[in-house]
Amino acid sequence: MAEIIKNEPDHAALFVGNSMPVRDLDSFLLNQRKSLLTLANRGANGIDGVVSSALGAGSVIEPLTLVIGDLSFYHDMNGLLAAKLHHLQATIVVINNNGGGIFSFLPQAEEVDDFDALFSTPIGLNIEKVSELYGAAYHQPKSWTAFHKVYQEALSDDRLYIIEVVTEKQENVIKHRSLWAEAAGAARKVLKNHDKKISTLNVVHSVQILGDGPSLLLLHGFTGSKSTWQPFIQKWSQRYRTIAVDIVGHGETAAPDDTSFLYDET
Ligand SMILES: Cc1ncc(C[n+]2csc(CCOP(=O)(O)OP(=O)(O)O)c2C)c(N)n1
Repeated sequence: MAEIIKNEPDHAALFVGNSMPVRDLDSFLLNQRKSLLTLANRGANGIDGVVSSALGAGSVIEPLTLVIGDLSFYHDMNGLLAAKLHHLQATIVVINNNGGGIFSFLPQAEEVDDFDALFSTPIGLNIEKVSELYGAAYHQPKSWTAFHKVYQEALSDDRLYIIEVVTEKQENVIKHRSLWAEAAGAARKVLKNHDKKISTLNVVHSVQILGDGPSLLLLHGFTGSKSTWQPFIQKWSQRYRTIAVDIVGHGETAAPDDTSFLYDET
């Protein structure tokens, strides 16, 4: 996705299919600076109708690139006929990992016999022949340099281009997990740097303060701790001074010796 966006002119349309492309856009590309029109399609159930919806959008917005998995591409393959009959211009980047890559993130990937047949459903589609059938220009670049070259050509051409990028499901899982771990480690480091110990009412409270602006005091529930708030703190601290507290006997705040301790004394 990053390699595609690098080449996109401002105000181009990027149509993302389900399931990895839309997730990757959300997870890793919210910080990119280009002004792109991003589109997606839920269809009746997720992977249906993506090709047709993208081609429809491409008939009024140019240039348009659809990034789609091989299974969703196959599911609505006959939508390509519209491009042939009506000479529609669009670029379709098919991420071909031979089946549904999303399912390799599930625990079933390690535990279920016949996982491939039951979940990932490889189809071994010959995308070059599909392109030929519908009169599209076809390329399968073997490097990012080759990809950039053909992608530039596709963006300025008035034909339908199908660019096949071959990937591998397991490698995709490994790369995603390592990126998530890296991001989580960086976030943990930032949050840890803002940990404070505040003594009040004879108790040393563990408090985490992050951000600037009006104060937002975050109190956890009966069975929780301030870590309950971690998924939200990074975002909210862009607008508020978030103060997350471990109340006594929770998280990193020890229980007081005095069993008659009450917060409503404060
Ligand atoms: C009409 C329909 N059928 C089945 C599904 C279940 N489903 C969700 S994601 C997916 C796999 C999609 O595979 P692919 O398009 O290759 O994308 P990838 O997961 O590899 O990114 C399937 C079959 C669905 N969402 N919609």
